[in-house]
Amino acid sequence: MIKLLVYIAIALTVVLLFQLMRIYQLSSEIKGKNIGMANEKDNRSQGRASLIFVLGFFIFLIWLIVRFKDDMLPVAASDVGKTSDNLFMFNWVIIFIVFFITTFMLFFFAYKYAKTAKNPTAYFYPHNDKLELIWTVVPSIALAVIVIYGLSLWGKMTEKASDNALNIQLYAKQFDFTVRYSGADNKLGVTNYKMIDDATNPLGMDSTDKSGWDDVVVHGELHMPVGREINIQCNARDVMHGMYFPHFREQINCVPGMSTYMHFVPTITTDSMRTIMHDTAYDYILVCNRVCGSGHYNMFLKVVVDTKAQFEKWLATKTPQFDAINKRSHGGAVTMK
Ligand SMILES: [Cu+2]
Repeated sequence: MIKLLVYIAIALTVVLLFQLMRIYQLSSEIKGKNIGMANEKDNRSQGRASLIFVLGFFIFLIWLIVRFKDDMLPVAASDVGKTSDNLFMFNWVIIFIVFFITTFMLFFFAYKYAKTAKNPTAYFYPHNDKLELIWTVVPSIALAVIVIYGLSLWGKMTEKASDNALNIQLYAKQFDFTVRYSGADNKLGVTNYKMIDDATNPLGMDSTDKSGWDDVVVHGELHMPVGREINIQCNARDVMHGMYFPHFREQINCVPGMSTYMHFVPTITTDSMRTIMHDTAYDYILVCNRVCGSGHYNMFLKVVVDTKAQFEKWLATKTPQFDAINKRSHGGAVTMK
């Protein structure tokens, strides 16, 4: 109710201001002043106002950057992430230089070249070949550098992973991610969607393929060793999902019916990142960034980057998927979580 009254008060104030302006205009017309034309005093004050506005705007902008600098993502925690950040920064530097110069000139000229009695007409300057050439060639070179830089990074991100990369599958479905490690043979076993069984075989692994026998399925978290190339195969069960690692600056779509891949080398362990962030509970995260349904907002996975030894120790506590199923069907203890 109070809110409504405030809105009404604001609306009435705006109407009042318009009415006051109208009264001022009418009384000036009666007094014989020509208020439709700006005089020299108006030009000067508008010019000064332009200058004050642009300087105030710059101060505000710089304040925003300083104020929210620490709320941005921390330092990139992967090899490609660093290159990606450099490219991003390179773009920002160019944008800021051009933005500050052109925006300042736009407002400064309104102040500097305001119409006065001494300077009544604008200088007519229709064409300059040299200037045209400069402002065509310089941005072209800058854009070419950005595009080539970007394409080389994209190539590095999407090219085939090296043979000794650790193969992991991320399986996306509404609304979670399941991880599959390829085991000792570093080969992911074949899957078939017809074999999917939520209780025993959530990824539809085909037991006739031997390379899948040592595959380990993990729910709830993704562990990776630091310093080793990770090759992630992404699959989706139902609709399109996104596989976005903000800390590694990596993202790819997970599309039903096909496999997509990404590879990178994690460079900072979770422990080191916690030290960097001065936060003992800081965690990397994997999030779905394609709106995939009602539970999309909650589709994420905790990511842990371990040392090599930590990772091996952790993985050793997990039981391969088929062993777990066999134990279950033979009435044995199920160790897999
Ligand atoms: Cu999703």
